[in-house]
This record gives sequence, C-alpha cells and structure tokens, in this order.
Amino acid sequence: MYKAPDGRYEARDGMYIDGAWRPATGTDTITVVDPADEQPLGQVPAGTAEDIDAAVRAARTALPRWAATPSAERAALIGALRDRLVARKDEIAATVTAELGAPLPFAQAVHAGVPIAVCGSYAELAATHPFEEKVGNSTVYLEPVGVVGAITPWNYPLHQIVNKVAPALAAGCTVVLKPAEDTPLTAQLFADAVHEAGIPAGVFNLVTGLGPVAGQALAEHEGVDLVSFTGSTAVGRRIGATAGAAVKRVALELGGKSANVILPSADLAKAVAVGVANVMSNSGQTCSAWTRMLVHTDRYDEAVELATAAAAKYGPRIGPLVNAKQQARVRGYIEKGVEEGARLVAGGPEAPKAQGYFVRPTVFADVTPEMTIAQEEIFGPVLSLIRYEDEDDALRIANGTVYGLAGAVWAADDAEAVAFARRMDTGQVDINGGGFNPLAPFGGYKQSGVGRELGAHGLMEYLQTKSLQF
Ligand code: TXE
Repeated sequence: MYKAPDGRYEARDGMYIDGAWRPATGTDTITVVDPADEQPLGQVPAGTAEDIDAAVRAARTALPRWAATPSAERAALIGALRDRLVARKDEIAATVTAELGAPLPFAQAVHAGVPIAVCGSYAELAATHPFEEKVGNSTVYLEPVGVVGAITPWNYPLHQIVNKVAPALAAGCTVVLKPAEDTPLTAQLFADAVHEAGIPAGVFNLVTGLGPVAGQALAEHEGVDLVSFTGSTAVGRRIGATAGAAVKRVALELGGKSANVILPSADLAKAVAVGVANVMSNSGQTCSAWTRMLVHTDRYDEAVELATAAAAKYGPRIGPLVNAKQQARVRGYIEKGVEEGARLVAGGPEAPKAQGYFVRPTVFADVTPEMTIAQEEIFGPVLSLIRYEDEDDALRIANGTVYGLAGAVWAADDAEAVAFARRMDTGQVDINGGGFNPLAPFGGYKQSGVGRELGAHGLMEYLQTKSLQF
C-alpha cells in the first residue's frame, strides 16, 4: 500500500518520549504523502493532549539535571548529534525528497547540509559562549528558560527543528517538539539521531500530530516555559496571545514579503539571475524569499526580459509544492495577480502536470506595490517585478508591507548597497549576493515575528539572566 522506502526513513508508529519510542494514547493517524506523485509514504500517530502532557512531564523531570550539566558536556552531546546527522545525511535527503518533494541534489546540499552546519555551530557555541559575566559589582548568570515547546512547519523540515532544538539544548533547556503534519518522517529520523547521540532521556521529546490538537495543547500547556513557533501569521498571532496571557516567553518566526532592490548602478544580469533563483528555490516555499524585485524604471524592461528567460529555464528542475492546499492557494494568488492587472510574462495558474502538486515558475511584470501579490505572502514560485522612480521611492516600496524578514540590495559597490540596506525595516539583507552564514541572526522586523534564530542571538532566546550583586 505504501511506496517503497528507497533510502528514506520508514514511518514509526510511536512518540519519542522520555528516551524511548512509546505507543500513542489515541488511535488517530496522519498519512504522509509524496507531493510529487500523491502516493502515500506511511502513517504516523496523531498525538493527543495526553501525549503532549506525557512529553512535557518528561521534559520537566529531565530539566534540573540537564540545566546543571556543564556546558562543555552539553556541547559534546550536541556535537555527537551533529555527527549522527552527518552519518545519516543521505537518508535525511531521501526523506525530505519523499515527504516535501524537494529535488534530491537540493535536499542533499540544503535540506541536509545546512542544518548539519547549524547543529555544528551550536556544538561550538555551547562550548564557548560565556554563560556568566561580570558587570560592575554584579555577576550575571545566563540560565536556561526551562521547558521549550517547539512547533515547526514543513518548508525546511530539518532546519526548522535544528534551529530551535540545537540552541535550546545548548542553553540547558529541555524540549517537546510538535513538527508539521506534512513532514513528520524527518522529525522521527531526528529523534533517532538524538537517541543515538546519547542525549539523556527526557531532554528531547517528539509528539507528532495536528496543529489544532497537539500543537495547541503544547502551546497552552502550563508546564512549558517558552513556545518557539515558526509558521503562518494567523497561528503565530494566536500563540503569541496565549503566551502573553500566561506571561510566558515566546519566539515567533512568521511570514515575509522580502524586497530585492536592484539599484541603478548594479550588475543587472547578475542581480536578476540570483533573484530569480532565490524565489524559485524550494519551489518558493521559503519565508525569507525575495518575492518582490524592485528595478529602476530606466532598466525595468531589460530586467523583465532577463527574469522571463531565467524563469523559463527553471521549469523542469522545480519540485512540487508540499500539498494540495498550498497548490490551490498559490494558483489562486496567480489568478488574483492577473485579475488585478499584473502582466504575466512566465508561468501561470494552470497545473503543469496531471499528478503531483506542481505549480509553474511564474513571473509577473507591471506589478504595483499595493496589489495583493505584492503585499501578501504567496509561498510559491512566484516573482513580482515592481518599478521605482528613485531611491526614496524604492525605499518606500521596500518598506511598504506589514512584513520585514529579509531582503537584498545590489549596487556597484558594497558601501552604496549598505547605505540603502540600513534604511530598510527588515531583519536580514544580502549585499550584492551575500551568502548564508549560520552564525548570522535571522528573524523579523514588524509582523514577520518576534525573536531571532541562529548564532549567539538565537542562543539568547533560550536563556534568562540572573544577577548577583556583591
Ligand atoms: O501553516 P501553519 P500552514 C505560511 C505560508 C503558508 C501558510 C500556511 O504563507 O502558505 O503559512 O501554511 C502548527 N496551535 N508559512 O497552514 O498552520 C502546524 O501543525 C498550535 C510560513 O502549513 O501555521 C505546524 O506544525 N500549532 C512559514 C505549524 O503550526 C498549530 C512556514 C505551521 O503550520 C496550530 C510555513 C494551532 N492552532 C508556513 N495550527 C515560515 N515562516 O517559514 C497549526 N499549527
């Protein structure tokens, strides 16, 4: 009935709680589907509030000992976890390819490679970060916040888990993870890697399940001290409100509508090529994607031509979207763009294949800043080219959405691009192409969220301060 494993992780029928796989308390299951051909891959249990409660209790019991474990020992265990992920790299890539639909080379390089680098960075940070500092006549201790409830989405299954779990463990927190229902196999594989690394029982716990059931139970549980959520703005708002009412810490990584600003002095061909690749990568399912390309009016037509040609070349290499709901949503946005008067120059709303949740790589020209496709997160392979008259106009457009997660600026020299980037209301900007840095803080201004992930700033999310005066 299920597709053959083909190197990927096979679904497990259980929850990883208190250091062992245990049967779920309920009988409901979630069927995991390959979005490239709509074939079922297996079933995982749909957790209940009872499963969440058991996991939170295990995490609370494990907390005092883990918090008191010397940071060098915690660092060694996070390093061992990284080594287990390295050993299972091909299996991770095959699993993400199966349940998310990502092309295998991309899954190997990005979906497996980047979280391994992030996990390694936290093994190092746990060993080197000062958890104690002197300020005048005080000693300030950085102590773990406590039990973390981590709720993750499907778009980068392993990144989203490692970005939360690695800094939490480095800080001395214990964790209950509720991963996305579309990609639970990667999460189960991760739980096995935690176990193989020898991380003590109860420090990391996994409950698979539905958002409104298991996710909500975790977000509302009074035994959780910090909720770290990545996902939609609608759910993030609710989780933020619940955490606020309970006066508990919260980290929210939500949507984006990032601007790729090409200043008149830039190398246009390079900026457009990298910009198109950025939006099409992961089939557009990236919260930090540069979905709005801002081009000076004098070079606009040339940019449209370049982007159209680049998108046309993309077709065969792009994977499907994660599920039928996302496919319908993205196609709806493409229809909306046409209705509102944007000019379709590549792709379109028609599905390119009868089977699988594919969407065509799509480029819109003549997009104005107030159109729906220029304001709302589409989460698919859809690029909007917007024209600007001068730098102030470009800045007004770049800052003219409710979001502020990422972005890019291109200019003849870095200093010119930096001057512009400093005026953008956004958390991360690539200058003339930039390049991923696992130590650079990532997170949003405005409605893109609260808090930061990655590097020392990501670690701080899981720490609280205690100062002793002498
Ligand atoms: O997100 P959800 P969906 C955006 C993107 C996408 C849209 C919808 O625009 O098109 O969100 O995606 C859990 N209490 N992003 O519907 O529902 C859920 O089980 C507690 C941006 O998949 O927010 C999953 O684990 N938890 C984004 C997680 O929340 C709940 C990545 C995310 O799912 C819950 C993904 C509840 N009531 C989508 N309801 C990014 N920022 O990277 C759901 N969940």
